[in-house]
Amino acid sequence: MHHPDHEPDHCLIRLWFNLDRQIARRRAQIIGPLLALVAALFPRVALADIRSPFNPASPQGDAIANLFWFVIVIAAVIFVGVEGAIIYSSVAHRDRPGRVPSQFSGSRRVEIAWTIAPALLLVIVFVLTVRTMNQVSEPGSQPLRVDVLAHQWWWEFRYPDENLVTANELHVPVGRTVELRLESTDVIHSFWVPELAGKVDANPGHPYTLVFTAQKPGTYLGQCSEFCGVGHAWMLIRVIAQTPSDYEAWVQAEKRPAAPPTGLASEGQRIFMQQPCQNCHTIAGTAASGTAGPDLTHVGSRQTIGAGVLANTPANMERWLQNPLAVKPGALMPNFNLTPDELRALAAYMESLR
Ligand code: HEC
Ligand SMILES: [Cu+2]
Repeated sequence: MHHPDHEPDHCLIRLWFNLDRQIARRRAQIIGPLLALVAALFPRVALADIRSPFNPASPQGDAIANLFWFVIVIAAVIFVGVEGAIIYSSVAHRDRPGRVPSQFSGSRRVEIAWTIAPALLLVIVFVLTVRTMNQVSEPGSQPLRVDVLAHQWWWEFRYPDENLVTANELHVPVGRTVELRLESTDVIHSFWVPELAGKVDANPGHPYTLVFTAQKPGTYLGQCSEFCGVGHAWMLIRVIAQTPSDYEAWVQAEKRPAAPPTGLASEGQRIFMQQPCQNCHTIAGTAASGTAGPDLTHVGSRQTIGAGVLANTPANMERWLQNPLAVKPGALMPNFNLTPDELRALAAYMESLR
């Protein structure tokens, strides 16, 4: 649209390309420090710690990454094409004194082309997506079944065939397909370990399954990925993939109650049974059989406390027991105002549960 009173200097494009010195300097003053800030921040993010679906460690993860790359490459080509055309047209056909742009309206051929091409692309993406969805949900023969119960804000893992229960750290054998049956006891959560599998919701009363086959021993990190309340950010997942023999050894150890506590730890056990702890926690081989909190039968052998909020060390165990809410805001375990002596004994008992 050409307006007779058109004032060329108000044209944004012109402004951008004909920056006067002062504006250019001011822009440099803003962008320079911004770039410096970005450069200063990013190296601090340890790249090895970024868990991403682009670094798959299972056939299901491979299938998802392949689809992901395919879509991203197509999107990148379209992005560069469209942005390139916009920038080219803005520059090449910008308003210049004495030049009148060619006047035409519409082009049927172009309209048809850019309706059909995206539709075809979408059909291709749809077909590949359906294929990938089938690939990643194929449990194969004899999968290892684990029932996952999501709680605000921790994970319960039940192995029905082994008859064992644990929390927050999912042990699996490499090479065997694992079939998770995800459910929630309260609100909607979502189970996501990006290197191993896609993201599947854990709903109350409506189980979904998620399948993956870890290829290499290692610890794969994940977290709840559906906002579920105050503690959501600290609802982490560790999948510990082990060789079949290491896994079998873990299963055997996990099936037995921990060795009876001695010394300070047995004092801790006495306190545990006096305090309300057993209303919420189960410890196999003792009277404690509560289910509101994680099973503590082998809590001493877990890598972390509170679904990943603290490393599992005696000092951190005391910190947790002293006031869980100070460590993990919102945690559904109260502060029992324990004395330092009680804390030390209880922590010793917890750490003895291996
Ligand atoms: C009202 C129920 C309740 C009571 C009583 C309770 N807890 Fe807990 N406990 C929980 C819940 C819920 C969690 C999980 C918190 C989270 O990670 O968000 C938890 C977590 C823990 C953990 C960390 C477990 C893990 O796998 O990371 C330990 C250890 C623990 N409790 C010990 C105790 C001890 C010792 C007592 C008694 C002094 C006690 N709890 C009393 C509910 C309770
Ligand atoms: Cu969540």
